[in-house]
Amino acid sequence: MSALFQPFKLKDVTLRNRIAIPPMCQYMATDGVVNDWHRVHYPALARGGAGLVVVEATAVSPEGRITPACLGLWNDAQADALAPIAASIKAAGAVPGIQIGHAGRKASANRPWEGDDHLAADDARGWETLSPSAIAFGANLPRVPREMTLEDIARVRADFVAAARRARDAGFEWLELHFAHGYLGQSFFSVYANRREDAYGGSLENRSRFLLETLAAVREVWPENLPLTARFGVIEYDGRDEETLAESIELTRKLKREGLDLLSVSVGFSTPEANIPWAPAFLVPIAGQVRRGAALPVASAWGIDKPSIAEASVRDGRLDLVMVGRAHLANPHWPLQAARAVGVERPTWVLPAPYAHWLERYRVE
Ligand code: FNR
Ligand code: 531
Repeated sequence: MSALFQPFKLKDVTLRNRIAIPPMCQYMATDGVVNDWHRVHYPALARGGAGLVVVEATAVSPEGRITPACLGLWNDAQADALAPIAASIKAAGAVPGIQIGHAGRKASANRPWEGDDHLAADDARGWETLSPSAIAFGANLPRVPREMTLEDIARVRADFVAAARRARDAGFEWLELHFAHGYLGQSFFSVYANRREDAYGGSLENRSRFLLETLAAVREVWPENLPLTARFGVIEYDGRDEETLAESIELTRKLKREGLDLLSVSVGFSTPEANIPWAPAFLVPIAGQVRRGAALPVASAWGIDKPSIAEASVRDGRLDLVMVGRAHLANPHWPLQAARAVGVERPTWVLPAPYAHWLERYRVE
């Protein structure tokens, strides 16, 4: 029996299998509102058979976007336009998820295929960026952010809560807080971005505060019976990995006490000096350590696109969910090929009945 194609129940939500499509920014929105591109993109992914589809990083405020073309959930019009996206993912048999976040000092940037760098200071489309401290990321993102006041911190926390409420009302059943990849949540935890000397900086406890307070506040509005998850960079590959991983597992335990249901394990990306050991599934062993250390279900990604590696990651108890991103952009039917590859006896059952029936009865090789 394949481990990858076992259902996964978390709170009152059941995924048809362990395959998740991670959030992948499309940078195709205007004023944060979905359009025909998103109405093509998301159903195409959902009909391929994955158990969970997580809609891309969606900003909790205008200045929380990475680029001017990112999605938002800071107003009701954006939420109303997202509702059909959640419904279409669900109609295709996948669980509709969404990631909400704030880009912090990586905000006000060009789209990746237009430079992947900060908008020029005199570019009218740009905006003042916020971060725990007035320290730029560096490299392609040299803009120095404004140090957040305590009022800024409280406002951004309230923005996360309002966005979570809108996601709930739009019909999403799985929420992921974006605390990874050098954006605002990661920045509060990171000694590279956070040099504060108040209650939000310095000790591990203080650097964890923003993440714990935000999770706790969102937990109060996100339905108890639906999964509340977070994506967090547990390692920076900066030469301090042992210490960072230990701190990250400690934080994960505290997040779990505040109501986190699953952690999507990722990389910190909070310093340009990182030396990432890029390789297929390189992060899976790290995710397994977090899963054991925090006794919490985990998902992870990064080049896990070989079915045999995806299968082993679940079977061997390192991942509960395998996130397969770019491979799905190239092949929305990745789950069907994976089912065939791992020997599922009726691979077409991963697809909705209108497809499965005819693919089985009149077998198409
Ligand atoms: C991403 N990634 C990403 N991660 C995240 O947490 N929120 C996001 O919105 C995005 N956006 C995004 C856009 C695009 C085009 C890519 C390629 C990636 C990271 C993504 O979720 C995933 O972790 C990586 O792509 C690694 O997994 P794969 O693609 O190797 O399976
Ligand atoms: C990080 C990434 C790095 C290298 C390869 C693929 C992905 N992502 C992070 C994304 C934006 C695009 C780059 C987000 O978390 C929003």
